[in-house]
Amino acid sequence: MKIVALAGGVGGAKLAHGLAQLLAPEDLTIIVNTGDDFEHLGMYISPDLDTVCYTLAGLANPETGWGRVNETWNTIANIEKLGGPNWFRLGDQDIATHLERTRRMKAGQSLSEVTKDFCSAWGIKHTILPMSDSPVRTMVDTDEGELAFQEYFVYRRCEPRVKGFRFDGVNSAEPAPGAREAIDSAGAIIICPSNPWVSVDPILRVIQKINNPVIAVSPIIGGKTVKGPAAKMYTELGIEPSALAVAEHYGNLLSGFVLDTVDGQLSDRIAACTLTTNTLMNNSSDRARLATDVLNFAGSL
Ligand code: FO1
Repeated sequence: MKIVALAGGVGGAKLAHGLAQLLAPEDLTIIVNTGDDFEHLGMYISPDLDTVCYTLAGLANPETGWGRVNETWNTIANIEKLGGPNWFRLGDQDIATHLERTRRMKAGQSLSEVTKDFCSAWGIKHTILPMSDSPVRTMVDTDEGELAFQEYFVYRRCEPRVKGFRFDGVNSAEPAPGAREAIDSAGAIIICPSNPWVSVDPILRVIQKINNPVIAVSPIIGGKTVKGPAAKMYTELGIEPSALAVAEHYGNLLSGFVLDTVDGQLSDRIAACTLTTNTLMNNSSDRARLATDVLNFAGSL
């Protein structure tokens, strides 16, 4: 069965890597959120796309989940010494990615063309697509006013209280070349355990129409997120964070929903078919194990 996975950053990249361990390259397309992209220090930075690519290539930093393994930090240390911005931690190897991407995009390549070339250079055989080649920017409405995503997430460490989200440019953004075809020919769409508000919603808004079975994996386990601010966002938006809240967020879109064993008691209250399993991914074999469970579940729907 052909699969399309929708992924944001670190959690999404882990399940995408699990799926890539099981599926042939022609059977898996990963569509990645680009709402977090921004320009910084003159470079075009695409954090979620890089996180997914580095993870599939075995190049990701295992401690943070983002950035590169065995990284050095000379450039950012010297920028800091000169009084430049140091709040967004860019490693030396990672900077090479952003510099070369920026050079190519200034020369006229699209984000998806650059991503294809980079994937081939990094030995990635599965297809990784940005959700769109047009800019879509996630804006976070907070009690301190509207903030660009990385300003909220990294610079302000998610401290301002969230009131809502806006995806600047989403109405005119077309899916990246190949994304629509991949979706239309997929046996199932898997929504990876990424933040529903800021990682998955932008992709869904760009894609718009999905007629195939959709299965989401909850990023919330026991009311908490493994990583990132999704649970805090639910609370600030007046919703109790839980796997149930995630299932309700996606609503009628879902044919199936995967929740962790600690949340098994919620499954009766979820409208979609459910699979209760261990969703924690602490290592590479956990990723393959969860991917196996999700694919078997997809096959059974
Ligand atoms: N996240 C942080 O919390 N602090 C950082 O300094 C930081 C730097 C960074 C550099 C490159 C990259 O690809 C990602 C980076 N991230 C950092 C992660 C990133 O901003 C977020 O995880 C995503 O945008 C949300 O999915």
